[in-house]
Amino acid sequence: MTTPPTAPLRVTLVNGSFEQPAVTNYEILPDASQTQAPKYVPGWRTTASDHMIELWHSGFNGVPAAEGAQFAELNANEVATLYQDLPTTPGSTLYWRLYHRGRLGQDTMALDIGAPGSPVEQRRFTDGNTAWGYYTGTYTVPEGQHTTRFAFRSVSAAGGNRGIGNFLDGIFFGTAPHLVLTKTAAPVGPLEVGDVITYRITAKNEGGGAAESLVLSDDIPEGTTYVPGSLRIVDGPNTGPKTDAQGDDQAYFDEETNRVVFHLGNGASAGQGGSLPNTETVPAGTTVEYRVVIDRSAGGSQISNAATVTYENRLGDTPEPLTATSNEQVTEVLPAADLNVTKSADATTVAVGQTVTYRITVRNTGPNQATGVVVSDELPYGLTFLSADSASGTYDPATGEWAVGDVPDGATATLVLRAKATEAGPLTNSATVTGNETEPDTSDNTDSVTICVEPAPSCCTPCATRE
Ligand SMILES: [Ca+2]
Ligand SMILES: [Ca+2]
Ligand SMILES: [Ca+2]
Repeated sequence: MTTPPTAPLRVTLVNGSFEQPAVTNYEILPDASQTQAPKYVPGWRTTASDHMIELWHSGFNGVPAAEGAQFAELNANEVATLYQDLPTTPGSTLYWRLYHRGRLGQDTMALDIGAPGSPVEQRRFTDGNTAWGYYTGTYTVPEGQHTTRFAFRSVSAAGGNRGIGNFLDGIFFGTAPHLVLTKTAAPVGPLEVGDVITYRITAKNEGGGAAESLVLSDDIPEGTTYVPGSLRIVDGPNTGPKTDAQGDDQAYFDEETNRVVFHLGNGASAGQGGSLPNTETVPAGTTVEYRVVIDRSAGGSQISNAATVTYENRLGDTPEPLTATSNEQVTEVLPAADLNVTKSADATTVAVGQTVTYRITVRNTGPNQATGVVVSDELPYGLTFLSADSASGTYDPATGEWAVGDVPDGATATLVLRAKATEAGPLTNSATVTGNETEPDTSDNTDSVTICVEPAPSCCTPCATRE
């Protein structure tokens, strides 16, 4: 595995939707500085002297949350600023979005962003009490600013009491999504032709905002064939096996382009990708799996490929399309040589005392050179060895082994073997070839031939010298 590309320093608000801690109706709770309190609001701090923050449960006094089940009222007991200080990288772009609503009528608040000592007003929001206003914007971190304050300041509220009003919810302030893909192969090579490789690809969002419309695709590596029915989401939303068909679940195998496609994240469907939160929310990200079988053509080579993901950053006004590529996963494949042997006899009917001539041919159909090739061809009872001729290697009549040696890809080697028939009857003789390399197809590694040995003529030339 290679080192994933560097992600910009993650920036995200904590508890941006005010979902923690859970409250009934409404509660005024200590802010995040009061960690000794049994119950406090994580993430947020207030400039109020009493350090108190007010959270409402959706529906209290007839006010629904804009997002989730809870929201905040800007001022609890006194006029104050609600803020978070975040570590930031100078020069990076931060996106913000928020929901704002009045309580008794038109309420106004300001958004201040900047160095903690001198945040700068970015915008003012005025909303009535019948609907949530929704706002988005960006902020570029200035040179030298390593901590940035993100603050809401109450400006005015209907009814004249600034301690009442300015509801807030669904706040995001942070960096764009940034996906990092890693691909692994199991088992680790070197492997043989015909072995199955299981690929796993993990997508993690190391950015701030959620990665939207997440679609992962992976070309089936050259030299391999997709194993049907092997698509699976191993971890993350929509975990489980997926069919090869398109349109029925979150993944498919595209035969035309020879690749696998996964729609990932929350809300992913057969038609589109979903949303992957950053690794603070989903530490393990999401992982998919599929399998391939190593083709014969890959013998003696390397199988390598990388997966790709496309997604969108939807924090800005218009969706920004983004892509990420995984590390190149390389698997070594041992050399393979498909050997076959054919055996024939010049004549299939002979008489006792006559010579039988066998021709044995070994062929290497590749993809790699065969080494240590041996053909085992032991003469059966009823045949006596006479001679063996070959341009490649030698035949040992004692063991019945023809040591052929190396046979290049596409080459053949032939042995002519002569024996004398000594017994009448059918005689079957076979030859079997083996080599050092992976043999992808053993079905053609043995061939046999049967000959008929007839009795010698009983009264030919009784007085002649016997041959
Ligand atoms: Ca909320
Ligand atoms: Ca499917
Ligand atoms: Ca073979």
